[in-house]
Amino acid sequence: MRKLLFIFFYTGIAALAQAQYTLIGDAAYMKNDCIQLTPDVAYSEGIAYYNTRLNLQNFFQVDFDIYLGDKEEGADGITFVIHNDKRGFEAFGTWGECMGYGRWSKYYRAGAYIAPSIAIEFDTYQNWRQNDPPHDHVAYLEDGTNYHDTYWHNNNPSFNLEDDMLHSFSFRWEPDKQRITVWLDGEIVYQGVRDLIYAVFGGETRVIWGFTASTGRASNLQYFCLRNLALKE
Ligand SMILES: [Ca+2]
Ligand SMILES: [Ca+2]
Repeated sequence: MRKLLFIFFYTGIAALAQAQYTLIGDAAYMKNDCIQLTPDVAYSEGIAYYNTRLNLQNFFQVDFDIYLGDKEEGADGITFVIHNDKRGFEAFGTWGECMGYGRWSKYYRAGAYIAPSIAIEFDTYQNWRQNDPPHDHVAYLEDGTNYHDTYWHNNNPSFNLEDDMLHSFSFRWEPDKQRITVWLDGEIVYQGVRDLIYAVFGGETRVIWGFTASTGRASNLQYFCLRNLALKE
């Protein structure tokens, strides 16, 4: 992924909202104030990081719309990531099934992956190595691997996110309860208690957040649009 070596800092003054992200790879600003992660092109990867670090000691909620494409047989999906990778705003993971976040195998720390980290994946393509079910799904991830034991798909074997629709996504962190809650289209699709500051980030409170996505042999246009941010920096 040679193009991932180029990091584009957008510093335009005309669109202040757009200036808040660092874009990597195929990520690009769109006309509708959304940010493309991947075009509908094979072997693409894009990442967008919010330019200001998040403080995990504070309440944090973000509300976005995400778009995962219009081809049911497309790939691969989007992740929402929070990390403290030593590469900082240049951190990226592997393409294809790793969605720009993870690595090919959870057992081998080889190739590019973002860690330490947590992520929420919106996965649109089944991959055996990552323990994916045959349908689209949402899963909680950690430590730069896309492998997951559990997932959410609304108990619907034909659950499909590649329906040419925007899907509302919310992520909430409640530091007093150490609780993560994730909504998709108004439904809670993940909730868990985790000591992010100490168990995941080794005591670090200021971490980077954003979105990653990639494609493989199959592809889809994938992007996100901000609806609301509630955070103290
Ligand atoms: Ca997958
Ligand atoms: Ca699908």
